[in-house]
Formats: sequence, structure tokens, C-alpha cells
Amino acid sequence: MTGRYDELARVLDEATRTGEAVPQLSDGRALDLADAYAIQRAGIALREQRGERVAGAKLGFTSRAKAAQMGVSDVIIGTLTDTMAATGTLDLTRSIHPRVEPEVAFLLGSDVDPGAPDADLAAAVTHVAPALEVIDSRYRDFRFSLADVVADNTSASAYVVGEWVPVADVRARLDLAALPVVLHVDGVEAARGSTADILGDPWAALPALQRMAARHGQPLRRGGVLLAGAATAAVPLQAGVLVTATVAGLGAVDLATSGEL
Ligand code: 0L1
Ligand code: MG
Repeated sequence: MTGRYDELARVLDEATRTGEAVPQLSDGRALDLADAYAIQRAGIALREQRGERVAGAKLGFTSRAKAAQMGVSDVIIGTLTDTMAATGTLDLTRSIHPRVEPEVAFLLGSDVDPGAPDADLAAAVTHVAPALEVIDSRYRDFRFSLADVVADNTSASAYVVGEWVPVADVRARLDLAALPVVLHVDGVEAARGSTADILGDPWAALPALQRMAARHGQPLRRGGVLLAGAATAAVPLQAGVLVTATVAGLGAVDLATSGEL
């Protein structure tokens, strides 16, 4: 089946690079979650062959509302690479139908073997920051099954992290489970939520991420960025705008976009 996984990963990889959406992989094809994670891994291998480096991990479906909408009861894990980290203005020309969502990010201070009996991902976190994630499903009309979206690396496209705050400062000063979050586009409020929308508490994302990383053989490395999940619904992202996510008490992060969609 490995050749088949590679072939399907190439379909999604091509969609990512050309900006041309593709039909769902599950259309007329049996695809379970194990297949989907194997396709995701094959897609990351393609990126690594082009010189990209794994830069961290992300969780999806951490909002109970989004999970219920999809009829799923567990989170999903995706992989971040260095080229997904937006530096400067993000060119959307080869995007398909990008959306942006405000998140909380954690910085990993040491390698963690997620399957080790004494592994404690939360204890390895050194910093916390506000973040923005751009998701862009490679499937037509942003429609997919659970297996489809896992194969598509949980729609991961780009991300930007604000100023890192030392974890001791966060723990002393903030209740990370109850921070108001606002998303502005060109100064106009586009979405409002709370860090409580991230599994009830962003800290809860860490054991969930550790569990998924152990189950799906994903290493968690020192210096890695961990995106905990979205604090509001994702908002369609246009070119030529400035997006700002503000997580009260933690900070703000900006993303400027350019290009032609
Ligand atoms: O980061 C996310 O929560 C995305 C998970 C995949 C579902 C989607 O693309 O909306
Ligand atoms: Mg996200």
C-alpha cells in the first residue's frame, strides 16, 4: 500500500503547490484513519525531500462546536514545517480558499518522546504566545471527510507566532483557560471567542497532542512550535489585508497578506 499512499500524497502536494483544488480522496475509495495518517506522513516526506524541515505540530478539531459539526469525538494532529512559518507578508497567490484562525502556541524546550511512559509534554513547554493559523483545504469547496482532512495534513497552510512569553510568567499571571480572543481584519472585528474554546483550556491541548503524537509516531522536538487549536471559527482570508489576533493578557500577533486569490 506504500506506493498508493505516496501517490495520494502527491495529489495533495500538487494541489498545495499549484493552488488547484482536488476531489476528496475518499470519493469512491475506502480510506480509514490509519490510511489517512500514512498519507499525511508521505506528504511531509515529500516536503522534506524538497528541503523543508519539520517545525512543530498542530491540533485540529479542538473546538467542541467544530468537532460536533464534523461528527467527530477526538482531535486530529498535523505537522508544521519551516516554510509554513510566515515571515513578512504572506503571498496568497497559490492558495485555494484560505481561512485564518486565532490560536495559542506553545514552544517546546526539549525533545519529548511522546510514547515514553514518563513523557510530560506540558513540562517541556518553555514559552506561550498568541498565534494565527492559516488553513487551506486542498479539497474542492473546503469539503472533506475526517480521513480526507487528516490526509491533507489537517488543512495546515501557514502560521505566525507573536512574542513568546515565558511559561512561568504565564502561569503566575494568567488563567490561560479564560482569556478573551478577538480577530480583527483591517481593524474591523471579524470574530470573537475565548481560549476556553480550545478544549476547555489550551493546557489540555498538550496531553491531547502528546497522545496523538504517540499514536501516530510523530516526534516532538526541542524548538518545535505546538499550535493548540482555534479560539474562534475560521474566517475567510483575503489578499491585501492585515489580520490581528489579540489574546487578552498574552499579546497580539499580526499577519499581512498580498497576492491574488
Ligand atoms: O486547524 C484546524 O483546526 C483545522 C482542522 C481541519 C479542519 C478544517 O480545515 O477546518
Ligand atoms: Mg488550527
